[in-house]
Amino acid sequence: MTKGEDTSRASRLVDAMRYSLLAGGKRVRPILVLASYDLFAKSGEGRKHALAAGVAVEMIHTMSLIHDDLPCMDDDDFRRGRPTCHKVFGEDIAILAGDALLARAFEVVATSGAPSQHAVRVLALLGEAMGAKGLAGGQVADVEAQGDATVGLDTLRWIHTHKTAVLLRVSCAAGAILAGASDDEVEAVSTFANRIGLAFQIADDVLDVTASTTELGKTAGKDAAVDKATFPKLMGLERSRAAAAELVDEARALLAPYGERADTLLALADFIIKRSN
Ligand code: GRG
Repeated sequence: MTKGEDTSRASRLVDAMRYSLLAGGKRVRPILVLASYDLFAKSGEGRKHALAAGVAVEMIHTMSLIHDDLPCMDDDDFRRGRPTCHKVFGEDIAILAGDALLARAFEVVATSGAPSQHAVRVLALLGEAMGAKGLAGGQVADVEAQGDATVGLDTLRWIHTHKTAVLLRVSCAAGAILAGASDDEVEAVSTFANRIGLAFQIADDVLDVTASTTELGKTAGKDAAVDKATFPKLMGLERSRAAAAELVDEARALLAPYGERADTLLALADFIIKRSN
């Protein structure tokens, strides 16, 4: 979209995009982009590029929530403390709002002014993380696992890694790339993010059982209602909590070489398993 271009004929679409994107949410992924940038940056010169990447990741995350909530997927009425996008705008507009947010995310990174060799790497990672090797693939496996009594921990880890951890991994990788980090550094922070990403989804599974709809801002108890494969279903609540804590411990160890400079990322890792929504 050219700057200042008239979108009045698509105002319902823009309203739906804004409705979901600006509904709140914890903003964990953009904060990870910035914290990872701050860990590796020699100066704050490129921070605005990291901010743009954070906005893009949040747009993609929001898009995935809109599509996840559709009647043909999880069929949810409530998200981020308000009625879901399709409940307010209809399914047609909700699908298109998700599509348009996804497209806009790529546009935001491409036009952020980041050095092109960095922007291209981030765009490639985002593309890979959205497709069959990432979110879309993980979602398919998740949908197919519903009601399947044979799903075990290996499959569940695969689903969680692809459906959820992937976006946390891209967030950390993007921040590092935009800070000019070395390949080894990008790899280290990506592995860290994979661990906390898996822990994030385990915590999400636990909260679905233990928290209320008001606390969560989305329908609680939904996983059991649709017989979804989750960590609490396969190993119980206590062992699920322990598994998440173990992953965060592993993640912390990966950043030990960076000392206090990694404090923000470590605080985020703790938040991920201690959060109440
Ligand atoms: C990206 C092409 C493309 C397709 C999307 C629908 C879909 C395919 C994937 C669903 C992915 C999904 C919704 C995973 C769940 C991840 C998760 C734990 C979401 C909750 O994240 P929070 O707690 O939410 O950060 P807030 O609202 O705080 O941002």
